[in-house]
Amino acid sequence: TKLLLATRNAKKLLELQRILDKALGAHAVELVGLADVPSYPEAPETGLTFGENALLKAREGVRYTGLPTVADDSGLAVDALSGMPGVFSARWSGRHGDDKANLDLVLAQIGDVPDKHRGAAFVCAAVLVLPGGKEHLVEGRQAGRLIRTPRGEGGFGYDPIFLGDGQDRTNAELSDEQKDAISHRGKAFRALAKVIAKTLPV
Ligand code: ITT
Ligand code: NA
Repeated sequence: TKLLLATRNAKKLLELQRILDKALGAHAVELVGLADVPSYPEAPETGLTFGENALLKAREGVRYTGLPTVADDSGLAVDALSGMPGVFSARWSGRHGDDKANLDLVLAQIGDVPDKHRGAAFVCAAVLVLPGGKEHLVEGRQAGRLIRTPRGEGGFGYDPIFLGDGQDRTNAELSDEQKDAISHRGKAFRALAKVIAKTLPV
C-alpha cells in the first residue's frame, strides 16, 4: 500500500520506513515523501500542540494527493523551561533546522540546575489521515534528563544532551536500532503501524 509521508526530511522518511518495515513486514507499506510530489504547497505548522501540527501536515497531504497520509510532529519538552522548546524545537534559536544552535540555546537556558531538576521528554505525535476524512492520532514519549556536555555522534537534534531514563548512554551514543526501540518516534510509529494494519490493506 502506498502512503504519503508529509515531510521533506529524507532522514525521517528512511527512519519511518525502517520502523514500519519492522512492524508490518518489508514492503507492506511504501512511503512516498513530499520531494516526489510536484509543486506541493507547504502546510503551515501553526498548531500549539504536536498533535495539531501532525494533523495539519497530514490533512494537507490528503487534500493535495488523495493518498492516505501519515505525518508526525515531534520535539523536546524541558521541565525547567515549562515544556519548551516543545513545538518550537526545530527553530528554537530562530534558525530553523540548525541543530547545534538550538541545542546550545537550550543548554544555556537550563544552565547548571541540579540533576533532579533537569527532567525532559521527547514527544512524538503520529497521525494517519484517510481520504474519506477519518483521522487517527497516537503519541509516543521518551522520558529522561539533560546532561551538561554533549556526547555522541548519532541521531540528530537534541540527542547528544539527552540521557533517557535507565540509560547510561545519550540517544546520540545509541545505534539507530537501539534508539528506535526506546524513542518517542519508535513508540508512536509502532502504535501507528497497528492502526495502519487494521485500517488499510497491507
Ligand atoms: P517535518 O518536515 O516533518 O515537519 P521537521 O524536520 O520540521 O520535519 P519535526 O518538526 O518533527 O521535524 O522535528 C522537530 C525538532 O525536534 C527537530 O528538529 C529536533 O530538533 C527535535 N527532535 C525531534 N525528534 C528528535 C529526536 O529523535 N532526537 C533529537 N531531537 C529531536
Ligand atoms: Na515541527
